[in-house]
This record gives sequence, structure tokens and C-alpha cells, in this order.
Amino acid sequence: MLISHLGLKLEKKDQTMNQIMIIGGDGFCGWPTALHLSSKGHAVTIVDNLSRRMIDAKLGANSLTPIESIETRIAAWKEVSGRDIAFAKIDIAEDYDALETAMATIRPDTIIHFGEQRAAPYSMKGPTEKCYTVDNNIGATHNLLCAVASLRLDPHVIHLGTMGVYGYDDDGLEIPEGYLRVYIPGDDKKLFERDILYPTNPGSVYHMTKSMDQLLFQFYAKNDGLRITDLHQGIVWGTQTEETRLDGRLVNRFDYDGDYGTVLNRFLMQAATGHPLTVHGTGGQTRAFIHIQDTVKCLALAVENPQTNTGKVRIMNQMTETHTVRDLAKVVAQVTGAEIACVDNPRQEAAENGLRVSNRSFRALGLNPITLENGLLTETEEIARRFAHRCNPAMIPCVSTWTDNQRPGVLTAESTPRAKAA
Ligand code: NAD
Ligand code: USQ
Repeated sequence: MLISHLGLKLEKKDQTMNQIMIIGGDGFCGWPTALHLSSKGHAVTIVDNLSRRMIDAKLGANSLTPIESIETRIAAWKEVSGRDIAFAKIDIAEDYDALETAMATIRPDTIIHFGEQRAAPYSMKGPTEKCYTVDNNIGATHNLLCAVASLRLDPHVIHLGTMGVYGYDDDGLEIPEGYLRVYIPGDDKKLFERDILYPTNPGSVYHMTKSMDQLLFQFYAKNDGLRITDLHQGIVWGTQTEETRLDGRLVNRFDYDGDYGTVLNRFLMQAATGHPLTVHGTGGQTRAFIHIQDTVKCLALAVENPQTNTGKVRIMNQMTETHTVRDLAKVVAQVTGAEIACVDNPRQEAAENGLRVSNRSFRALGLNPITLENGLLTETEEIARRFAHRCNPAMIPCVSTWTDNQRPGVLTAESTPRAKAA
């Protein structure tokens, strides 16, 4: 059986190769992962609805790096490496049948799920974006799990989750990998032991969808014996990986706008364009970070070390270091000479928090990470300065706010932002 989308073929290939379906493989983390796994000899199929590119067009935003169309990217990879990557344009949240057909055709050994709306500020922009984020992310994850179960396939499903599901409460303990051991007094007052999913405390609608994903995984692992790994990833920084550097047409995307740009890449772009570094509030927010090259390595490690059928989702924290936003700004300012500007924080989040996180699983599998200290200068020279001329300064401010409290009065059907926009 053959399905063709955008002229690219999707078919069951060599049975001896490990078949990997990468959902969201056109995105920032998905594209370099697809190249890396292809370079290791796996048969890769990208499934993506290209919604990320469409959102950029709607926002008037652009990747700082000039990314090529998916067709050109795949053709360039074939030229450079001699290897094929298949592609299917499917909206996995909306088109269950197409997803199921693609899965039945490929019969993947591994499915990597990057295919969600991933920006917290975008998810807080307004009702349209909130509803879209919930519908898209929960629909995508559930359709995927449901299709695997219905087809009675047994792939290892790897999902990209987030550190943000834990929240930033600074509880005074090292955040364990997904589960918390609790002791509960029973009727006879004896304590019994349970490992529960670490209580979630999401800070945005986007992070809330990742918390909800966890329950879907818990259920399908228990009910259908699905083998699932959920990677709770920190903020990814950097742009290029060993494979995306091989040819200009393979360059990875670099988001810098107020909705999709993540903090460290934004600071690097701001420094390169002479814009002050926009520290929210006091910059006392501590967050977990990982370089994109290490994201890709972690995905390969997860593929090579599949979860077995334990009836439980395996959770691994995918981060390599923690920093406060304030300290990041200081490091970037030292390297580049940029100014720091503390701006009003558009988000509702703790002004200051501590964060200690266990990443023992990936360390035990041999991850030897790139540190900020060693990667920052390369990133500044190779990307931020080189493509600074492509920056649209109008896209830099963070305009999505977490609350509308500033606007007094109850809104009527006619006065809601949606009604006004219609
Ligand atoms: P991205 O937006 O660049 O990529 C996501 C890709 O998924 C896009 O190509 C998009 O078109 C596709 N997609 C979205 N909805 C889809 C759907 N319904 N059907 C098919 N394709 C769909 O995001 P990213 O930065 O690559 O993040 C990938 C994953 O990793 C996300 O789930 C995100 O939550 C997680 N993550 C990202 C970061 C980060 O800093 N970028 C950190 C932690 C976790
Ligand atoms: N921040 C600034 N200045 C800026 C932009 C952000 O001070 O110009 C601050 C924010 O207020 C926040 C922190 O930096 O305190 C991190 O913000 P971010 O936009 O870099 O990251 P976040 O919204 O948490 O989301 C990103 C990804 C998301 C992923 C998450 C991992 O977009 O997909 O899940 O990082 S984590 O943060 O560990 O949950």
C-alpha cells in the first residue's frame, strides 16, 4: 500500500530496518532528530501537518534561520547522505483515519511524538489559541494512542513532555523522574506505599495539556499494555546539530518572536541585534535547559533502550543544567556586551524559585552534555550574528499576557475580543 502526500512517498520499506515514525518531524526538535536517526540507519517517516509554519504566517513571524520547505529539506538530505526520509502530511489531531492508515502501512517499531502546539505564550493569547492548544494536543496524543491500541501494534511510543508539568513550587526536594513515592495511612493506621505520578502544577494552558497527556499515557500503558516513554524536557536552546550543519538547506529553525522564542535563544538574538535582553521581572525564575544536540542524542538513547511492557509509563527528565533567567542574561551580556533590561512580566509565575531535578536515567545511559559555558559562543557566532539581519524587531516583544485583570467590567457577547475580531 502506498500513500502519497505532497509528491513524497510513504510506504512500508525494508522490513529489516527499524521503522521510526516521527510525528512533528518538521519542527525545531523533530527535524534534527529525524536526520540523526536517519544517519544511524533507521528508516524514518515524518508525519507533520506543517501547522507550525502556518502559525508563523498568521503571526507574521519567521524563523531567524532561513528554513527550506519540507520537500527541499528531504531532497537535500538524500543528496548529502544518500538516505531517504518519507513524509506524510497528516493532521493527527483531526484526521484519525489517515493516521491509522499510515501506521498500518509503516508498522513502526518506534513512534516519536513531537506533534503538539508547544508555546506557552501562544496558548495564553486568547480563547481561540487556548481552545486550539487543548484540542490539538489532547486530540493528537489520544488519536495516536488509540490507533496503536486499535491496530494491536507494539511500537515503543516516545513522547516529548515538559519539565513544566511539575511546576516551580520550590518544594525543597530534588524533582524525581515522574513519580513520587508517598506513604498513606491505611484503615489500620499502618502506612502503605504508592508511587504516584508527581502532582502536576502547570503554569499555562500549554503546560496543562502536557499534564493531561500524562493521564492518557498512564491509562493506555495500564489498559492496553502500550510501551510508552515520556521525556520531561527542559527548555531547548541552540540551533544546529551535527547533521543540520552538513548543508545550508538542512538548517534548523530558530524561533525568536515573543510567542515561540524561548528565553536563551531570544537573548542571543537580542544581543546580536543590539536589543536589550528582556528579563521578565527580577529574572529569579529558575528553569531547566538542554542543548538541541543533546535533545537529539537523548532521543537516540531512548530509541535504543525501549520501554518494556510494565503496565506503567516510563518517565525520564531530559535536561542537563538549571539556571535563573537573571544569570542567563548575565552570561550572555558578558559574552556579547549586551545590555540587560528588566521588563514587566507578562506571565503569572513565581518571581523567584529554586529548582533541583534528577536526570539520572539519561546520565546512566551515557549522556555527556554540552554545557552553556561551552556552547554559547558557537551559537552566537554561527547563528545569532550570522542571521541577525533577518530579525523583525516588531516580533520581539512578548505581547501575550496570562491574565486580563487590567480590563475592568464583565464582557458581553458583543464586546469579547473574538466578537470584535470577527
Ligand atoms: P515545534 O512547534 O517546532 O514542532 C512541532 C511540530 O509538530 C511542528 O512541525 C508542527 O507542524 C507539528 N504538529 C503540531 N500539531 C500537529 C498535528 N496535530 N498533527 C501533525 N503535526 C503537528 O516544537 P518543538 O520545539 O520542536 O517541540 C516539539 C515537542 O517537544 C513539543 O511537544 C514540545 O512540547 C516539546 N518540548 C519542546 C521544548 C522546546 O524548548 N522547544 C522543550 C520541552 C519540550
Ligand atoms: N522569559 C524572560 N524573557 C523573555 C522570555 C522568557 O525572562 O524574553 C522567562 C519567562 O518568563 C519564563 C522563562 O523565561 O520564566 C522561560 O520561558 P521560555 O519561553 O523560555 O520557556 P517556556 O514558556 O517554559 O516554554 C519552553 C518551550 C516549551 C517547553 C518548556 C520547557 O516553549 O515547549 O515545554 O520550555 S519547561 O520550561 O521546562 O517547562
